[in-house]
Amino acid sequence: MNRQEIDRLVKQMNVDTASGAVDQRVQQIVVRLLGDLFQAIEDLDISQSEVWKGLEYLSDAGQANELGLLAAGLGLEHYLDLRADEADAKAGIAGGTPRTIEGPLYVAGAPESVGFARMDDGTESGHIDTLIIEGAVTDGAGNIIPNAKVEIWHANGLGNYSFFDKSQSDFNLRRTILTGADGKYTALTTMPVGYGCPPEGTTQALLNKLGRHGNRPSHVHYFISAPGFRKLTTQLNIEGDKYLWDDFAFATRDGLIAAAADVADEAEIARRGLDKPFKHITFNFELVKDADQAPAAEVERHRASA
Ligand code: MBD
Ligand code: FE
Repeated sequence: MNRQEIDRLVKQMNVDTASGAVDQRVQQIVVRLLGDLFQAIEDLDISQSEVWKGLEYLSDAGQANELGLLAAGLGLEHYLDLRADEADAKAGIAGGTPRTIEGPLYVAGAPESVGFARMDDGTESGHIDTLIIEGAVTDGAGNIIPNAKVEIWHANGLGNYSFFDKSQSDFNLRRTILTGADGKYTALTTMPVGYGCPPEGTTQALLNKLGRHGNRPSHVHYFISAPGFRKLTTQLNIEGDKYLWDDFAFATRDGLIAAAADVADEAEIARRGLDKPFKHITFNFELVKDADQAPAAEVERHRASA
């Protein structure tokens, strides 16, 4: 069939058959996606067995709760970021810390504190480096923003996230820090190790077919929000990781790379209340003022909460 015949058929089956209220937006998207799918089946001569294989794959991925992981791994989530950047540029919005993908592992409801939080439960302190991350939240002119909400989440020394990894305590390595009167946040935590897709999972199975690995560099996720400013979804990615520019989820961006400095100075260790050398990252955020013409910065999606 040619495209005209395909489009006519799709319309006959899914538009002309409507006998109840139609959600125009859903109809528009479904008709377009079906047309594009039928066209791909035509162009690539996709067999019936291959079509069923694809549907079974999506069913398995859904049952494994890996569709969010798949969206990250296939670059769909990064593509949406690039589109959001374009929409911002078109609306004349510039500046601010770059956005990058949320990923599938956020959990709402983390403990809140002002200015400072210890994020780890201590179970890894003996064998994983301690990490202090600190920085300021400012506007585009460098004015500090007190009381900004800094939500932080990251993996443990095995690359795993609490909640999804039931061997970790509740909200381990997840905190919400409100910036203090000085506009700053400080997180005392442990060095994250880069996540790897479950080797026997559905996402890795597809990546294998594409000859791709499923690894991320060591990174820390953030949501930053403050009244009057656009919500920022981003990450810092730690310099020196072999996957820094080979991230299976394409989240590393210029402006989002942080160096973890080694601190061994005894006085500084003592000042921090620590008893061994630690890693230190300074990471500041610049928020962009909300504006009427600004595209929505808040993304609606199902998120776990505990
Ligand atoms: C992660 O930790 C992550 O950040 C993304 C985007 C995908 C899988 C695991
Ligand atoms: Fe992550």
